[in-house]
Formats: sequence, C-alpha cells, structure tokens
Amino acid sequence: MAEFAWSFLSKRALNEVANLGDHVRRSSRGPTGREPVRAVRHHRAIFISDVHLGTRGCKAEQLLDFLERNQCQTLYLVGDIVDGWRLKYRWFWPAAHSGVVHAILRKIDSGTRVIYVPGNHDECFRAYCGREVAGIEIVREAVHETADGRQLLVIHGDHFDAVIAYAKWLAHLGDWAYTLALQLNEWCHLARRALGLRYWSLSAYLKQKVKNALEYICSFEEAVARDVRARGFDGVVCGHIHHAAIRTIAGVVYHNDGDWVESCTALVEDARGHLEILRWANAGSRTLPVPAEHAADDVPAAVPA
Ligand SMILES: [Mn+2]
Repeated sequence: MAEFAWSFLSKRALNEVANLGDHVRRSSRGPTGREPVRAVRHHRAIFISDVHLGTRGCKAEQLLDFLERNQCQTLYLVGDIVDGWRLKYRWFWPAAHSGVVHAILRKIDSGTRVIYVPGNHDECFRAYCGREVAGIEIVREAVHETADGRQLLVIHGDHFDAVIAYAKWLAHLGDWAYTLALQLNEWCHLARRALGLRYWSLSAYLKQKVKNALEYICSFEEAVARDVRARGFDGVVCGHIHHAAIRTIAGVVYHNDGDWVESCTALVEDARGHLEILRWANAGSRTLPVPAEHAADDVPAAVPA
C-alpha cells in the first residue's frame, strides 16, 4: 500500500513539478514582466501543516506566496501536507499544488533543512520514517530545540482522537485507560486499512457529533498537553484540528500551526526563540501578514481532518 501510494503520488506529482519552474516564475512576475520587489522575512523555524494538497479546499496560491516571502533555517511540515486518501479516489492536482512542492524543494536547494512529520491523510509516507526523500527528512515525530533552549515535541496529533472520544470515561479510569485508548485508535485504523475499508476520520465524526466544537478543540489541546508534559517536554507543536493557537496548558506550551484549507496560518520562531502565529490573510495584495497572537476565539467551520 505504502509503495503503491508513494509511486502513485511521486510519479505524477514529480512529472508536473518538472514542468513547473516556468509557471512559478511567470506567476511571480509583475505586469511589466519585471520581478516585483518582495519583502522577505527571515525566521529561525517555520511550522506548517494541514495543507491538504490534492483537494479543492487547499489554498495553494496563498501558501506559495507565504513560502516565497518567508525564509527559515528549518521548515517543519507537520502532517496532512498531501491528502493521499482523497487522491486515491479522485485525482486533483492543479499547477499551484506542484508549485508548493517545488517551492519546498527550492528551499532545500538554498540550504533550508526540511523535516516532515506525516499525518493521517498522508500516512502513506509514514512507511518512510527514518529516511530522507528528495532532501526531506521524514520522521514519525521530531524534537525542536528553540533558540532559548526549550524542547518542543513536534507531532501531527491524530492519535489523540481516541482520547477525545472517551474523554469523560478516561478521566475516571486513569492513565492505563488513556494509554489503551491511544493504542486502540492505532489498531482500529490499521484494521480498517487491512480490510480495505474506506478512510474514516474519527476526528471529523467527533466534531459533527459534539454540539459544541469549542469543547472538541479544548479536549484535543488538553489531551496533547497532558501527554507532552508526562513525556517531559517544555511544549508541543501540532496540527490536525485546523485551529491555530498558542497557549499554556498544565505547565507546557501548546502550539498549533493551524491549516492551509481555511485559515492560512503558520507558526514561526524568531532568532530569540519567540514563537508566533502568522495569518497569511491578504495574499493577493501586498499587505503584511497580521500576527495572530494566541488562539482566536472563533471556532473554525472546517472539519478537523
Ligand atoms: Mn490530520
């Protein structure tokens, strides 16, 4: 399955990438044909996730613009970058989606270290964890050390879905049940895949079921923070629920880098180790991004994936 998915994705995607340089150069040129003056920001690290390349919802043009105007030493791709599940049923791959892949590869050529933590929608790449593909380091999870020496665990976050499903019971049953729930989520998913069943997202189901979406988001944030604290980290960077946030929960700092389906958000670290969320709102115009400090109180309409 993994080999099939990889060859399927890589052959078609890389073929299109090969013809892409011209497209990207053309699209970044001003009406006079000269390169426009572009303000480029430099960061120590950039974290992005939930791009969902291969779906109509993906805001690839905005992401391309963001990648061209933001440089970094290390770029973390925090899962659900490509939507392998959707592509398996219907091929959808416009030039801008190849443009994103190309922009990432160009960053590698110019010296950026790129670390890819696959999520549930691009889990076909999990078979390659521990390997380097086209200069991209693929890992199950990563540890990022900030400029001020804090250890942040970098994960996608999908394996916390089961914890949220049974949050009320688990609170009574204790740590062993919590660990079991994490494991069950993994087994359930593997079994469905082995049986050839269509992909089913527990998180999407939960969000539909839970009347108050905010309750779902809080449960996810707390479940992640609790696990990260138990493992001795200072904080976490994750994605998955399409809701960017920076907040301190139970003594650890929870960072969620948001998504590129609806909110167009990224998490960036400066040279002193300060992290902030960038909301790449007005990509078509030349306005600067609005820093979105801490969590937005609005609940996103997008279903977490
Ligand atoms: Mn996900």
